[in-house]
Amino acid sequence: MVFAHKIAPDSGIFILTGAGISAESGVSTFRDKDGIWSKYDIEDVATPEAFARQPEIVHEFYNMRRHALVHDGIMPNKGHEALALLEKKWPGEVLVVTQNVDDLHERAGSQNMLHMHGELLKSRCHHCGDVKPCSTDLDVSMVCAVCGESGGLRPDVVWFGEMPMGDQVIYPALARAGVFISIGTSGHVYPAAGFVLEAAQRGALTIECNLERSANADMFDYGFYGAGTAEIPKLLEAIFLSAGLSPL
Ligand code: BJW
Repeated sequence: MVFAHKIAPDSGIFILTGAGISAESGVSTFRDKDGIWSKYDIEDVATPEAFARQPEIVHEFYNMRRHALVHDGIMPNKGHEALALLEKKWPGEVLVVTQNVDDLHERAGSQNMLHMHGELLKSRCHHCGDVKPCSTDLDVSMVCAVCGESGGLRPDVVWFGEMPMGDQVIYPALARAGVFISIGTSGHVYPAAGFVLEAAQRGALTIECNLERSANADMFDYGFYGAGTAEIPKLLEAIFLSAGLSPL
């Protein structure tokens, strides 16, 4: 496929990813039929109020997911790998902004990337803000090595009602992007769901890649529908061809 729009080879490419890109690696999505929110209530595990009210339950939820990420043989898939290769081969800027808390983009080799909803493999002290790598369980009895306070170590993730990370990088990159790609995200969670509009208003070509049409599918110029591991390489090939470059 070649897009009707010609793409300048030095265009910036902004890629937003969500849970769908990691689904084929064995990481649960959230809102799909058997997703995480079909088993857990957001109000019990993914808000600052939940952590204040019942930190043990919140720790149990994230300890289980961290344990799975580290010990269950979860590996980057062809979708993550294709995006890492894109960053190496594309003549312009490529930025991956992921809503995912797993580390599969970095393990696949992406370098210019950020986690707007934080990282499962980091802890943060609620009292002093110190952030540290964390690949083992957290619990309420732990003491922060920096400030000495106990009970405040939490996963370094962004809960509902908290400010997403990286906006000083994200909004300027959206403004200069010639191509905006959204992969494997439902379009239900803001501010990420609003990025497509932001990019489109600045003239970017907008492309969605998802198993099915997302909540804001109508806002995109093009859609690639099917499993990410099959569709991401196809969409990247279309970008290279539309820029007059040999495919990856
Ligand atoms: C495949 C596939 C395959 C499957 N191949 N595809 C309007 C404006 C601004 C904010 C709001 C607003 N309205 C409401 C808000 C507040 C709120 C919000 O958005 N609520 C909505 C639910 C209505 N947003 C917030 O609170 C955010 N903060 C904020 O806005 O701060 C502002 C502020 C200002 C001043 C002071 C303070 C604050 C924070 C949102 C944090 C979200 N956190 C979570 C948990 C993170 C940690 C964790 O992992 O536990 O982030 S919730 C969860 O949803 C997680 C995800 O990153 C996020 C998005 O999920 P995603 O990626 O869309 O996954 P799914 O499962 O929903 O969809 C998967 C998709 O993949 C589907 O489409 C499938 O089809 C597809 N798929 N297999 C390709 N193989």
